Amino acid sequence: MHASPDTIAAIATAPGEGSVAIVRVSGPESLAIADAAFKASGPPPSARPSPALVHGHAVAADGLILDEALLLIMRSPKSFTREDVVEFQCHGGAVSAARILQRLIECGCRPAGPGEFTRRAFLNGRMDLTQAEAVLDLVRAHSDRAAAVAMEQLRGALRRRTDEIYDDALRIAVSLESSLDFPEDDLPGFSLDTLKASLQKDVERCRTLAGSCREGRLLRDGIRVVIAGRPNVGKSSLFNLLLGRDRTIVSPHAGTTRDTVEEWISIDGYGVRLVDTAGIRPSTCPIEQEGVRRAIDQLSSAGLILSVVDA
Ligand SMILES: Nc1nc2c(ncn2[C@@H]2O[C@H](COP(=O)(O)OP(=O)(O)OP(=O)(O)O)[C@@H](O)[C@H]2O)c(=O)[nH]1
Ligand SMILES: [Mg+2]
Repeated sequence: MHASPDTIAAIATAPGEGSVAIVRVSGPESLAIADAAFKASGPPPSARPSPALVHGHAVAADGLILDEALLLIMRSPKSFTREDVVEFQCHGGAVSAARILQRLIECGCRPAGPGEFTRRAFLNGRMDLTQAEAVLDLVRAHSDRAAAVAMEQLRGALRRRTDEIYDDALRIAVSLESSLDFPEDDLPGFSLDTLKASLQKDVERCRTLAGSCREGRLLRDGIRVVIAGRPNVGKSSLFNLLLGRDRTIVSPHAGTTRDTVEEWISIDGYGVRLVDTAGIRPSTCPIEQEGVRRAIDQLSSAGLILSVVDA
């Protein structure tokens, strides 16, 4: 197993006013740090079996209670990173998790960098690169379908397909090399035609895989749909209709929308980044000119332009 030199900690839940927040710790000192920062009746975390869920309190150095918490203990190698991991499940909101994280840093943790837990999981052989990438895709998924594809990849679907091609190519290379090394030997099962057919099959498999890349990217990143046109043609009305709520101002005055407005929607399982823009026309008003410049800017990054015209 890859030896990680230090113990890292981070708030694992998104910021905001959720009811629960999780602070995750991973590394060789996890349990010792939990002993210092968590108190409960019964044995300290380092003397508990694993996995275990313990009710108690996160505490400061002077024993002051920081928050009521559940401590989840997962010893190496049976954890996400394959290191010793503890997770503090505390109250959500802006303060509790931040105070616990601060306390853990006082106790010797280093704040984790982005994706560092997943990086350790990869380095410790818990997952391969395709799966590590899938974790990020799953976290960032904007639609059910994108999440389902990421989950499939996380379970090794992409790796199995690339492994099949790799193993086959390796078999072909071995056959070829042995036929070169032992030309006069009658190697069983060797024929150039069979090898050619296998190679052809692998080329097809690579093509299919490469062909699915565009759809995969669309699913993962979504498509940017920019609604553009002259002023007062109904762009914002269409934007609100597709979004299902009154997000942008609609009015009979030409030049209502100035800034670009963006929102995610899901169409048939695909994530769509919908962009409303200012109506494009010459103007002497510097604010409107800026809006028009931004609208034109949006056109170059659009996956699809919905050009709206007055009927
Ligand atoms: N008759 C009719 N009026 C519409 C339709 N769609 C929008 N409108 C009206 O047209 C006016 C302009 O609509 P907006 O959606 O604000 O148009 P816009 O293209 O966003 O305008 P700017 O932001 O100024 O560029 C509003 O009064 C809407 O109620 C439509 O399909 N039919
Ligand atoms: Mg508008």
